[in-house]
Amino acid sequence: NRLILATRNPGKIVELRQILTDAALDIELVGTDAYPEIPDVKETGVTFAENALLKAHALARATGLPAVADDSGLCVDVLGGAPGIFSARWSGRHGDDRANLELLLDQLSDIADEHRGAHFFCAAALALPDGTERVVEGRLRGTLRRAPAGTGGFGYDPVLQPLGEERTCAELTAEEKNAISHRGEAFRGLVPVVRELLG
Ligand code: ITT
Ligand code: NA
Repeated sequence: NRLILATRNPGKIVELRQILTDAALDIELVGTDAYPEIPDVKETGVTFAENALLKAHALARATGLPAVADDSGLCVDVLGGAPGIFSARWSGRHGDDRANLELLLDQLSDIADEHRGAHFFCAAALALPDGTERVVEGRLRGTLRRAPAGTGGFGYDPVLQPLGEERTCAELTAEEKNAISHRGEAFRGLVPVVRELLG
């Protein structure tokens, strides 16, 4: 049984493969790098779930394989949930993690510690070539530091301190982060869905 994951990020493939293996699911997971001819999908949805579904359906159609896609971001309470689906391009420069993080810290410079709540959010979608679809979501609650700390992870990890933690996400090991993260929660939630539809 083959399953394709809509990402060029090897870290995401490793994480989902481990989760499927732990669940004793006999599924071969491949990334989109195995299909270089498939164009990237425009993320035109207005929610994480819509974007994840757009990507999963497009990939399932193009490959004829069951496809998983995720969309994720940081939602800040005092910003009404922003940057949200715009997290990767908050500064205007897509994928410039450093610029995105610095702009966010600037925008929150006057916000007191008790109002710096935020969460990472992830929607993971599974789509079959026949149009069947499922979405599973996960979140990681925390507070935003005033300055970055730590070198692990990516994106906004150096500023999000999970609830009950003294460290930021960038100071956790990859295993520690996966155990509590929005993406870990969403990917683990896919296990019963994969078992139901592909098992
Ligand atoms: P793909 O959709 O191609 O996978 P992307 O750059 O859009 O790549 P994501 O949807 O996974 O990546 O994440 C969007 C942004 O949200 C990402 O650039 C980060 O700024 C932020 N983000 C998501 N998950 C995060 C995490 O675990 N730690 C830190 N920041 C994260
Ligand atoms: Na995204």
